[in-house]
Amino acid sequence: MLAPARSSTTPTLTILTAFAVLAIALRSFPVSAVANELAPVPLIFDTDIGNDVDDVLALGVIHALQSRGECELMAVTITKDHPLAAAFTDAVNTFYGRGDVPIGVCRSGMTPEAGRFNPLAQIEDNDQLRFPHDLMSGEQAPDAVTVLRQSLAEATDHSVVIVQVGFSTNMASLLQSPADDVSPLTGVELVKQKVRLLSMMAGAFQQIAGKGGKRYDHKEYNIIKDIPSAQRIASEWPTPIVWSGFEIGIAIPYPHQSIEQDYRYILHHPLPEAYIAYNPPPHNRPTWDLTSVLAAIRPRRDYFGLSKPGRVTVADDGLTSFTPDHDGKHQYLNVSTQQITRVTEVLAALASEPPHSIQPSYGKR
Ligand SMILES: [Ca+2]
Ligand SMILES: [Ca+2]
Repeated sequence: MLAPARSSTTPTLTILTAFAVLAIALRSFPVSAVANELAPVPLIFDTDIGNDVDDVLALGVIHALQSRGECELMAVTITKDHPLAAAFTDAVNTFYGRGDVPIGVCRSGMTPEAGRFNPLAQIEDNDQLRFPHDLMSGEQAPDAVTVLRQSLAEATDHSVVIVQVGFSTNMASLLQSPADDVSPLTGVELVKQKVRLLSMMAGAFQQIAGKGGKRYDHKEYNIIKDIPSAQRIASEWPTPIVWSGFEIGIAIPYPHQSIEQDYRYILHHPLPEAYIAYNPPPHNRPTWDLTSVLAAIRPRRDYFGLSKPGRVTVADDGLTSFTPDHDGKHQYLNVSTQQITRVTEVLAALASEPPHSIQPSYGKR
């Protein structure tokens, strides 16, 4: 649309004056810091998608945050060793308009069953895939370590955030990877140079109330499925780690009303269909994996508290413990009653946000 002709010069002068004031104001701010704050976070999502549905909701939250210009999903790497885990991931990414996000798999033999909702990748309506995608099997996908090394090699130094919400298998393999054609750096050197933060759902940093209310030391699933790899991450990962313990997701159940009501903008949506296939409403699934995404991408919104710095250790039986240490690189999340209310609402709103057909340019450099 053409601007209407101006009747006098006064509005133009007013606008020029406003620009001059803005220019002076901007010069007094550290502009590079503002740009960094607004730049989308380069994100790698490492998941055992298929073993529980919180991974799927977490991936939905990532896509909503990317549509808002807050992160950019560089790759998804998978620690569940079933070929439909990668196919289902590609189906979800394609649903959100991002079917080209690289997907890497691990051939570990870990949790080899299909899972309750990964077969959604194969469901057809009238001879058409319900959730179209082109990666039909993890057998066609590259190795997770290769995908991780490629993504990191291309990234800006100290920029990448990794959200790990399954086993530590892929990240431990990355640490052990030698220099290769992708990068002259070893895995440890690559992580040290490129990664800013590892946000992981793993361990437990409080006793958990069992049946009958008796509290016990919880050996958390993501740890016990691959204890040697978790021990390697706890002792050798060279960047800060924020741990979302078992107790955090338990404290913030995903409201089943959201599954029933918030996704009705499209006939078939992979998130509620996965949720129903896993454990149908009125079940409120804990938000374990979603909390690791939110803490990583929106760290300054007071959604969670953080422990003092320290060091997490993983015992041979899979129990995690935390030792305070001024120089420690580890912190774990805690959450207050008031924060639980806020996080529940924001996670339901982000997970159910309709896919955006237009990519915002906001915040991009
Ligand atoms: Ca694809
Ligand atoms: Ca998971």
